[in-house]
Amino acid sequence: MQYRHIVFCLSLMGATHAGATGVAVQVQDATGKALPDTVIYIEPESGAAPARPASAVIEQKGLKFLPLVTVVQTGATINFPNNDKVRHHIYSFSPAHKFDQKLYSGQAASPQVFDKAGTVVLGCNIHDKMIAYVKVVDTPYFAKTDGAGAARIELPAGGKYVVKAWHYNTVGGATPEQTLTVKAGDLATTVFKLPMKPIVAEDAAL
Ligand SMILES: [Cu+2]
Repeated sequence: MQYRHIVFCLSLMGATHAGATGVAVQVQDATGKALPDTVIYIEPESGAAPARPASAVIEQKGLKFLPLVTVVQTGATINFPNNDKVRHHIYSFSPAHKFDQKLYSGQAASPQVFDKAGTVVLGCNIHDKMIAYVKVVDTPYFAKTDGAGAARIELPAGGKYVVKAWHYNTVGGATPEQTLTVKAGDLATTVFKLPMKPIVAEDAAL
């Protein structure tokens, strides 16, 4: 009885201590201020990541795109429900996905398939201040940093991975990367410092 009880406790401890395999990232600007809405994405150093594109939604509400930043894997579909009372006319001129969805309301916008990796900037022809960013990446391992500039991404196995950090407001679109060796059952931690463009007065007022 006693012996069985000890074995049971040890196996429970084992389950608790074998944590998830992954990477925890902290993102800051050059002054050390936490940077929310940074896209972190991770690719295996060799070989391709599995294709598991999940669909996403970018709504229009209060004359804004919500969320401001979306990250999807190549091949993902995004829907654009208009939850405002006014009509929107959304578009992208970005080479990674050009489209033009003329005036629509409700659910009438065509879903868009994002089949090329890159950055897509969305705008609205009627409301100049509406803007959103879609980062399309060739990996299902991604996250956005939270209000404290933190993101955590789980990985299927230990190994060498390339971790990249992208923010829509970096100088020259800089997307720094780091190669990390991740041990199975371990959370590798790292910090990115991004060179940010100054915030213009108009943005600050929003
Ligand atoms: Cu609009």
